[in-house]
Amino acid sequence: MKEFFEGIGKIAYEGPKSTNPLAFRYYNPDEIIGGKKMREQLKFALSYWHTMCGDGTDMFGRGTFVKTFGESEPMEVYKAKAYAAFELMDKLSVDYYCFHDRDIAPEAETLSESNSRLDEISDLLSDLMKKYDKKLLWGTANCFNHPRYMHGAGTAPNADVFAFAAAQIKKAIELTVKLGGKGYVFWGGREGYETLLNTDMGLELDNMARLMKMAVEYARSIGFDGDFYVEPKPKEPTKHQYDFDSATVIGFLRKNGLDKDFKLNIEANHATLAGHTFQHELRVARTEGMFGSIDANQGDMLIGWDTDQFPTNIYDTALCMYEVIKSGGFTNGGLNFDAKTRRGSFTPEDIVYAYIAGMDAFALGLRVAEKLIADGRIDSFVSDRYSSWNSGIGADIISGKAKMAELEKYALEKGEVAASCKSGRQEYLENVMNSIMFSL
Ligand code: XLS
Ligand code: CA
Ligand code: CA
Repeated sequence: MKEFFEGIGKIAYEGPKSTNPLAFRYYNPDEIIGGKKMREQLKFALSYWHTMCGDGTDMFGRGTFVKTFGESEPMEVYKAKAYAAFELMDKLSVDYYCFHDRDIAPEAETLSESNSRLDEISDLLSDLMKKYDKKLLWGTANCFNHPRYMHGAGTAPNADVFAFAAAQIKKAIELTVKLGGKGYVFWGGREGYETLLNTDMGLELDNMARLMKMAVEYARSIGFDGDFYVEPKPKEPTKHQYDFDSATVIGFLRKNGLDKDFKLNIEANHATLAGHTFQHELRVARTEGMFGSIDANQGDMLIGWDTDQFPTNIYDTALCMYEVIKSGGFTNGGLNFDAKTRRGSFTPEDIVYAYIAGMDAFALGLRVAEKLIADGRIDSFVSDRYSSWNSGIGADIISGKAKMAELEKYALEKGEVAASCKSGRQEYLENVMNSIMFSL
């Protein structure tokens, strides 16, 4: 069989001292960390769009990376992408993948021809999944690339466009079920606005909810028992995306009675675009019982774009894995590398180096997070900081026994309470974090 990533064997774990660029230093798939194998704790997934399709095109220049995998006929190119994807997952020990409908098969002139292309390629994917023992993490529909979606899909001002998007999503859900995926993502590609001067925001948001309800109803009717996800993002491509951040999305889902079927798929770079840390977005989701899955990547501090870089910042990966562990770990979700190599990193080896970097960064993050929790200093500091809620007036507030009048009486009797305040010890805690990170 043709080899696409030539000269690259299976990437092995060689430990932190290894200088072999084609080895893992921290990711040891079958090692038990925190009671589970690393591969089960991390559930790494390959993003089909960036890895198999993205060619480095940006708004200033054409592609630099040829991703036709030696073929020229459109369907042959997409079959070659499938073979190359599974070869790569096998070599990297990545157990899952994620796709949009249009990543796996090229869109044709008609919807019905596009659908039969999807049937053909999904048969091939199904065979390859069995051969390589790989799973689909989630599927989705690309309802943002084609010109018909210039004003949005579920929030389009035109009902025909809404209907077309629904048809595309129906098929993408069928493919997800066919391939055993346990997740289905709604990322609001162009579900937002450029100016309120031409926008009926109320109708657009209600229509988005209508589309999601129809999707849930249909998916459940054909046996989908996984989770739906909304992936928050504040802007890009539209100036304002409706699914702005975790808090906004949770409010929308609850208002529309969708919170039982949906969770959040949180992307690091989208968090930073919203002016939040990655950990903030994860913490909001965890606190609200809505944590689902992760799109792992990072942005650039100096570029305000969705740069989708492979994640290498260990503070971020450690605090992310801390939130994942505190959420009880992944169930249906996982860690999808929604990341691409830089435009100047255009060779097949660059893809392998990039995944190794991202996987090692998260493996190290997992190791640090487990140490943070086992060390206990940070968790016990936090519980001590809130200890006044465990008894006395704090417990009475929580139980509902103390109301405004009782609290006034308490405050009058107590007098000034500034002396009850304790230091937040931020710098001490940051140093605890450093000492744990660098004692590995
Ligand atoms: C784009 C999004 C997209 C979703 C899936 O910014 O990250 O790739 O993850 O549609
Ligand atoms: Ca994403
Ligand atoms: Ca992104």
